[in-house]
Order: sequence, then structure tokens, then C-alpha cells
Amino acid sequence: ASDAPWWTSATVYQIYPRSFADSDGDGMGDLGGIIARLDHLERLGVDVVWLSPIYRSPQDDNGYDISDYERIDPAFGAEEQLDALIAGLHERGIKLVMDLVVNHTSDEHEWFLESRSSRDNPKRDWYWWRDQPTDWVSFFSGSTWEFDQATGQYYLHLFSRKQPDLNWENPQVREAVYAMMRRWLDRGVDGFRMDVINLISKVVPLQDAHGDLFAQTFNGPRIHEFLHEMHREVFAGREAQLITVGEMPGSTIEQARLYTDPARAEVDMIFQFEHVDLDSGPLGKWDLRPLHLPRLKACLARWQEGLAEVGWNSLYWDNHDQPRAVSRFGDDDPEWRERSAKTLATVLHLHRGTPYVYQGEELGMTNVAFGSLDDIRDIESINYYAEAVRDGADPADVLRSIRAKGRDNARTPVQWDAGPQAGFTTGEPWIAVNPNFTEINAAAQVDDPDSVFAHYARLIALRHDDATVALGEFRLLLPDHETVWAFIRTRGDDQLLVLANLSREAVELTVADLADVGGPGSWLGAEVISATATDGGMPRAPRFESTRLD
Ligand code: TEU
Repeated sequence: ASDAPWWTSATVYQIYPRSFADSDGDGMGDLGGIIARLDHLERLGVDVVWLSPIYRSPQDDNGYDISDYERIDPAFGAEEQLDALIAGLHERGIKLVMDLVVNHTSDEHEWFLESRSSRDNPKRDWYWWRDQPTDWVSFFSGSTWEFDQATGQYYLHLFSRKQPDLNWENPQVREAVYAMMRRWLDRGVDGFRMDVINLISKVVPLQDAHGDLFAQTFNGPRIHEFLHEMHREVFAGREAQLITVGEMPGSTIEQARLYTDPARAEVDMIFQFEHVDLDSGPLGKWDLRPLHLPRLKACLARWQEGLAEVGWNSLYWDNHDQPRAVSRFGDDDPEWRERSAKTLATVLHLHRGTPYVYQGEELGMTNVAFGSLDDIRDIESINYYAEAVRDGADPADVLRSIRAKGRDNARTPVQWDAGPQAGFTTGEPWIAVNPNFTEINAAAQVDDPDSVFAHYARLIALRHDDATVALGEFRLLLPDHETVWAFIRTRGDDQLLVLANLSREAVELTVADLADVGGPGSWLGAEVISATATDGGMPRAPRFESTRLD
């Protein structure tokens, strides 16, 4: 279809390696496990794999604290296994995108070890050192400044104290990062997912935020300059076969148009966070807030409209930082879970943008009813629990918030079969398998045409084959309906009507409800469409009984 970039009809699959598949029985996922499961990805039909970090790391933030950008952590396997993975993916026509985490390194990275060794070390200015801290608060609780005894100064870390922020104002830092990126492309990878890349430009001189860290370091003053320079230094000349996606917490639609406008040569698409912040109250993600469907529908529709002419959307429900969508946005009651998971998939994948499928989402995996803090592994949740309980919160309330929104919900092992440890490992997994693996696993689904897995595969194939799905204009219908998600995609004279019922009750819709579809002489004709609780029926053959008005 047209001269649209290849990724406008592609789907990306995210692998969180420590929880995907373990090949050596140490209880942690590894490259051998991924290589052994490539047929699963090929059957699903995905075009790209985004691989979360497998680099050398102390694992303080599960690999998002990197101590060597160009060597594989032995916990994930040997160097040559990565080359085998690249070859294995490429021979199946699947591209590989690596996770680029360059807002910060690990405090065990050699750059930081040199930087902290003395005030006049040549790499001192590769990080942010100050005599006095600002009032900034870390994503992982506490101050963003850690006092370093050796040289009597503080260093900046927006995340954990073992994740010192790189100083992107320093051209030597930028050059070192670009050189590393070029070497990864030369090794055969096909692009990057850029971790919190819109935080690399800080307002300088650094100053107190008075509670608004956003203004000091989100989408900072030089962010577009840095991204354009990266594009020129790393991607120019080979961008046609690559894909780049920037993780941009707190980005607005206006910012996203600038980041993803092809004419500006910055990134291809971004992960924005507006829809995954809707169920957070004013105190943040742990402050649970009910979400009504019209707000979710309106949010995605705003982004469809905002990037319709310029730029491109990524489409996601799940990733390694978010709770599982079927529990969060859908209905994970055993009787309804599969239909709900399929319906959420149908709605998301038929929007305009590049869909991302997070490992296990294609199986309809759910959140976990964590029993106690002993079941939790994530530094973000552990720090939050300690801080909240210290500040007087009821531990039961804190645990309820962690059960609803904790990142460990997405990090339990992928459920491959109903055997021991769900076929994830022959050892003791680093985090417990969700007990519902006996009902929810790949073995029970990959050969079942009515499974969640098969539904995802059909949606991915539809995007390959149908230019209206990939490129058609989007228009939301019935914006105020509390349980139906209706929209229409238009490309030339082709129209695709999507009707999804996100409830347990059957819904009657009349043409009058949809009257503004297609204008006068609506092609729907006088039909009453009784949409039952969809089991995710494919739009080309909607599972709706339609009866003519007599
Ligand atoms: O996440 C950045 C980010 O915005 C997260 O802090 C997110 O807002 C939070 O986890 C939601 O609860 C990236 C990575 O995806 C995350 O895994 C890392 O912990 C973080 O950056 C630091 O590298």
C-alpha cells in the first residue's frame, strides 16, 4: 500500500528475557530459551521483536541499570547466542530491536567508576555532580541525589541510586553513545526502543522543581536537538529498514508530532503514557482511580486525531512496566476472560498505529493475586511499600495498590504449558508462576482456532493484508456509550466498522445510533445490529446477528 514505511503494517512483540523461557534451569529466562521458542513468534506472525536489556548489569532494576552496553550478561547466555538469535529471527523474516537505556548507566559502569574516582577525572562531567542536591524526587522514591563520600559531592539519579544519570550536555557522552549504537546496527540489529529518552535533556542550571519534576527534565530544551543529532550520527542512510521507538513518559500530542514527524528525522514513533495514567489519582500510580470506558476511548481517539496527518502512533496495552490489560481494562473472571482479552485486542489492533504485543498478552495472561511482600521482586514496588508504610499507610492498602498496578504483574514467567513451572524452567523460577497457568498456557491455545492466541494471529495477519487497517482514517463513534467501543476506519471508498461490547450484557444498537456513519444514505441501511458480548469476532465477519427493521 502506497509508499508508507514497512512498520505501518507491522506488529512488534516485546520479550522481557528474564521471564520468557529458561534453557539452563537456573530459574531465569535466557537467550537459549528465546531461541528455542522462535516458532511461537513465527506462528503468531509478528514482524519485530523488541528485546528488553540482556547486557551486563547488577540487575538492580532488572537490567535497566547497565554496566556494559556491548557485552551480554552471563545470566542470559554467551555472546554467540545473541548472534544466533539475530540469525534465527532474520531467517524467519523477523527483525530485532534492542533496548537502548542511555538516560543513565549502572553505578558499576566503567564510565561512572572513573567519573566518581576524583573531581578532576576526565569523565567527571559525564554525569551530574553537585555540591548541593535539588529537591527532586525519584521515580523509585526518595531523593534523586546520592552523596558520594569519596569526592564529597552528590550525583543525580532519576531512578535508583544505582542508576546515575548521564550528562547529555557533554558531547563526549553523546559521541560515545552514538558509536555504541552504530556498532549494534553493524552487528545486525534493526533498531532501538529508547528508554525514557525524553528525560535526557535537563533544564540547566539544575534547579529546585517544587514538586514539578516534569518541568525540569521531561521533554527538555535540547531534546529535539539531541534526537536529531542521534538520527544523523546513527541512522542516516539506513533508516529505511530500521525502526525506532522512543519511550516518552509525559509526552503531549504536540510533542509527539514533533518527535515523529518524518521530516524532522528524530524517531519513527513513541510510547506515550496518557492512557496508562487514566486510572491513577492525583497522588500517582498507586492512588487507584476507577476508569470508565468513555475516558479511555476519548484518550485513544485524541491520539489518533493528533497524529493523523503528521507522525505515527504506537499502540499498546501491556509492557514490562504495566499491569496485565485483561485484568486492568477488561474482565479476567474465568468465564469472561478470553472474550475480554480478544475484544481488547480487536479494539487496539484496529486503531491506526503500530501495535505492540507484550509476552503472554497473546495468551490472555492476567495479573497475580500477590499474597505478601515476599512475592514481590520489583524495586519500584519494594521502595514504595517501605516508604508508604514508614509514612503510616495501612500495609493492606499498600499491597492492594501493588496487586493492581505493580510491575511484577507483567513479570511472572510466560506460561508455556500445564507442566511444572508452566514449562518456563526446570528449576526454581526467580519469581513465582501465576497459579492460573494450568488454565492459561500456550500449549492449550496454539492449535485452537478459537483461542486468544489465534485471535491475535488473525489480527496481525489482517494488518498485513488490509491497507484500511494499517492506514485508514479513524473516527470514534458513540463516544459516550459506557460499554460499547465503536469506531470506523476509512480509506478511499473502503470502510471498516468496528463494534466492540466491553460488558457482560448484550447490547442493542440501532442505525440511528450510528446514523452519522457515512452520511446520508448510510450504507448500513435500516438494520438493527444486536451486538452480544463479543467473543472478539473478526470485523470482516462480525459475530453480530443483524435483523432488518420490519
Ligand atoms: O520506564 C520509565 C518509566 O516511565 C517507568 O518509571 C514507569 O513510569 C514506571 O515504571 C511505571 O510504574 C523505563 C523502563 O521501562 C523501566 O522498566 C525502568 O525501570 C525505567 O525506565 C528506568 O530505566
